[in-house]
Amino acid sequence: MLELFELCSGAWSHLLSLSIGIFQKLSPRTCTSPSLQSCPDAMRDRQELTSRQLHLDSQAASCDPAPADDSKGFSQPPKEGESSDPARYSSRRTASEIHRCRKGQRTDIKPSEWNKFGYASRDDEVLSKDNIVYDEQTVPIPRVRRCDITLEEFQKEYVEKDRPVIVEGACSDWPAMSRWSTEALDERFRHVDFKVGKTDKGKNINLKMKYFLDYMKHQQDDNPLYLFETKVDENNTMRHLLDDFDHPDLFPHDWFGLMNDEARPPHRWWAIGPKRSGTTVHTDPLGTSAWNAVSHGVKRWVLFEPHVPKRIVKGRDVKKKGEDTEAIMYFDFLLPRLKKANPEVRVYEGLQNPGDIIFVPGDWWHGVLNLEDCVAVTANFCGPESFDKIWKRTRKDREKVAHLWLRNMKKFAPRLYARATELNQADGFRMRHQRGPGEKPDGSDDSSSDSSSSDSSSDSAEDLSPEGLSAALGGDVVLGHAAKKRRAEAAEPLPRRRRRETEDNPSPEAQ
Ligand SMILES: O=C(O)CCC(=O)C(=O)O
Ligand SMILES: [Fe+2]
Repeated sequence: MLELFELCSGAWSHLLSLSIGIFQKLSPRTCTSPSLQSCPDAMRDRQELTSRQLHLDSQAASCDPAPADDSKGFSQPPKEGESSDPARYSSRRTASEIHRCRKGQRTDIKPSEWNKFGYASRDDEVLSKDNIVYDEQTVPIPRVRRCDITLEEFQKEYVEKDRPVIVEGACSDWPAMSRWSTEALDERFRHVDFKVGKTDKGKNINLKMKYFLDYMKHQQDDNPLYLFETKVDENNTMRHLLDDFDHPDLFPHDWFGLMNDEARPPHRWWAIGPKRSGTTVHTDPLGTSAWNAVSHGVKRWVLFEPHVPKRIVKGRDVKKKGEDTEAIMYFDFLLPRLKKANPEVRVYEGLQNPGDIIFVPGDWWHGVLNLEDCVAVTANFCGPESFDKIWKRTRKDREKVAHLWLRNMKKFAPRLYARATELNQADGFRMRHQRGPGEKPDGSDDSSSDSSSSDSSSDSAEDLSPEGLSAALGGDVVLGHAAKKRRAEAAEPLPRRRRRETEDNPSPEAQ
């Protein structure tokens, strides 16, 4: 068997310096819908964190909707007994498109109730940047200017210590800073469908950029629709977004990147969050860390250390009957209350401005409120410092993913494979290929394992794309002959390579 990676020296600490780049714009990796279908946990995580499945108590207090400027623009025709959407959209079609999206997104409230708490009339108060008051309990998320820190210092001070940080100016030179203005996005992606939600049955709700931007400009919703698109690589037009940003050099490692595109759970999102939208407090899947880069708008973040109990960070003990828990309500009244009720809990807060990148270490609780209309890109990754933890989590919760990941480790990164199998041995954990039929994984609850697991997967280690492999190579990896060959292939212009690949692997029709 050909080994593509030959690592320099033996010690595990050297292995920790292996750089496997996360997705890169230079090597866009395909993320197909089957992969999404096969990642129910990740989809559920995403759904949960965007808190779109929340059920409102029917007795929820209702406020008057914000006053509408009815002098111009189009709105939704009111139905009997319902108030109309107070927003006045520029395009006649926007109202009905938004109605469709709201209806699919939330079945617990009517589309006309999306503004029932009247938060839009309190923007100045609730979205004020001065709302964070630092004291003994509420401390600032550490901040550092990109120009004031080296990559080594960053690694040592933050990544290795699992400390969150906002790195000011870390993406201020990205083309995204100008190319992701609403005007530019309207021009570039006007007719392209983006994902703005999911139905109860798990079906994507898509909306054309032109309607979303019209909505964003005029909406008065308490918790507006949030555009969260993960399939950027798949659409020929959307792919141009990949030219607008770089993978941040602050995070050179991503060992999840070893996985084939089809096997890897969704890990990168391009997002537009209108003001008042946000993400309720959550941790990211499988203990992965995240970076989030903002090109436009301001995000308010709250973070809690991993050991703080879920009940507390979610504000479950301070929520009153009938209250909603969307991000805006969380920041408005749940967070102040939970701070008061738990004075011993340290709360980290901070503002992320355009050009800033935040690092959220794995297992840190975090929530976001978009104080302005925000455009951002975010990704989850597995760095060396958290490999052990993420491997253990993955093998337990996502059996099939773990199986495919381990298989690629064996083939492309033998020392990583050795580490994973060493961990398995130490814990007496047997992977599914090591178990008898019907046998449960040791020490784990079978119900939490990946229900889509199947031993007859058609996914093969050969599927790891040359582009992905090339992107994964860091400076301190010594390549074997085969890897060099494969890297050279990856460097070829795409059309030529495609042609050759097609010649090598003729489709059934061509045979
Ligand atoms: O920007 C946001 O709304 C938060 C995103 C986030 O935490 C996530 O994607 O996991
Ligand atoms: Fe997150």
